[in-house]
Amino acid sequence: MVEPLLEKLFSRDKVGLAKLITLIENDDPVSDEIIHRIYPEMKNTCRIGVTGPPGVGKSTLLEKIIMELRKKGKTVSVVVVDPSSPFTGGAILGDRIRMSKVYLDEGVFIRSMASRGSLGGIADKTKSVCDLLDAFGFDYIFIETVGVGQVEIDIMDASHITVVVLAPESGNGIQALKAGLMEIGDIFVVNKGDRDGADQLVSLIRYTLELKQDKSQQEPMVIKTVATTREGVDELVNAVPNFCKSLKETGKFYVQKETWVRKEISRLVEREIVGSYWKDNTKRVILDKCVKDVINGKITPFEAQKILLEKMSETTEDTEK
Ligand SMILES: Nc1nc2c(ncn2[C@@H]2O[C@H](COP(=O)(O)OP(=O)(O)OP(=O)(O)O)[C@@H](O)[C@H]2O)c(=O)[nH]1
Ligand SMILES: [Mg+2]
Repeated sequence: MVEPLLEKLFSRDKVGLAKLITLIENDDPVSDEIIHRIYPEMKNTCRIGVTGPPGVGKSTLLEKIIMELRKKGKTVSVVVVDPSSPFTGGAILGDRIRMSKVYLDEGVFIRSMASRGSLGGIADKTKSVCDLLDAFGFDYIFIETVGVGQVEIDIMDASHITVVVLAPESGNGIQALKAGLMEIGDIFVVNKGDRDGADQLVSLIRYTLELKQDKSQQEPMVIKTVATTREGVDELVNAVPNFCKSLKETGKFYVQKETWVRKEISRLVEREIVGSYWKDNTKRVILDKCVKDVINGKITPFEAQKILLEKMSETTEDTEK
C-alpha cells in the first residue's frame, strides 16, 4: 500500500508527500517501512529551525524569506509544529492565512503538525517529517515552532541551525533568557524593529551572548528586522545559506548527523527490546503482582525491577533453545 506513495514521493509529487506525512503523524505501522525506504534517498539538506514566543512574527518573516528564496529559484518546505495544539485543522488554516502569498506556489510546501494531545514523540515525528522533505529534494527545509518551553527546544534538535525570533514585547527578552533560548540560537532575530524597545532588545541579546561566549563556537548573529516591510530580511536570507555552508565546511553538519543516526539506532534497538519483553503475557502478570507488593510494602520498585529482569534472561535462554 505504501509503495505507490513512495513512488510518488520519489517523482516529486506533493500529494504523495502529504499522504506519507499523515501516515508518520498517525504512527501508522508502515512508518518504519517509509523511513527505511527514504533513508538512502536523503540529500543532506540543511534544516533551519525558527522558534520564539507566540506572535513575534515568525510566519510573517518566513513568508518573506520564502519569497526571496523563490526569486532565486529555490524550492522551500516548512513544517509548522504547534506543540500546544491537539488539532491540526486550526493550525493549517492559520498558516494558510499567514503565509498566504506563498501557500499555493508550486515550489513551496507548508505542512502543520500538532501534538494531538500527546507531546511524547512530537520531536521524533518532526525529525521524520524532515527526513521525508529531504528525500523529496527541497532546497530548504524550515521548521517553525511556537513557544519557549522544553518541547520546542527538543523540536529544534531536528534542525542544523536555530533562528530564535524575539520582539520588543512585554517580557520577551527575559522569557528567552529564562527558557534557555539563548543557548540554542545560532541567529537571533529581533523582529518588529519598527516598535519601541527594539534597539534595547538587540543590546540585551548582544550583552547576554557576550557573557556566554564560548570562543570555540561560531559567534551567533543578531539581526533586526521588520517582517511586514521586509527590512533586514535580505541580511537574514543571506545569513542562512552562509551558515549552512560553514557548517558543512567545518564538518559540524556531519557530526550532527552522526548524533542523530546514533540516537535513531539506539531508539530502534531499545524499542525492539522493550517491545519483545512485554509481548509475553506472564510478565504482565508478574508486574501486576509486583505493583501490589510494592504498594503493600513487601518489596521496593528496585526489587521489582530485579524480579522482572530475571525473567528477561529466561526469555533469552528460551529463544536460544
Ligand atoms: N509592527 C509589526 N508587526 C509585525 C511584524 N512582523 C509581524 N507582525 C505582525 O505580528 C502578528 C503576528 O505575526 P505572525 O507572523 O503570525 O507571528 P508568529 O510568531 O508566526 O505567531 P505564532 O505562529 O502564532 O506564534 C501579525 O499581525 C503580523 O502582521 C513587524 O515586523 N512589525
Ligand atoms: Mg506562526
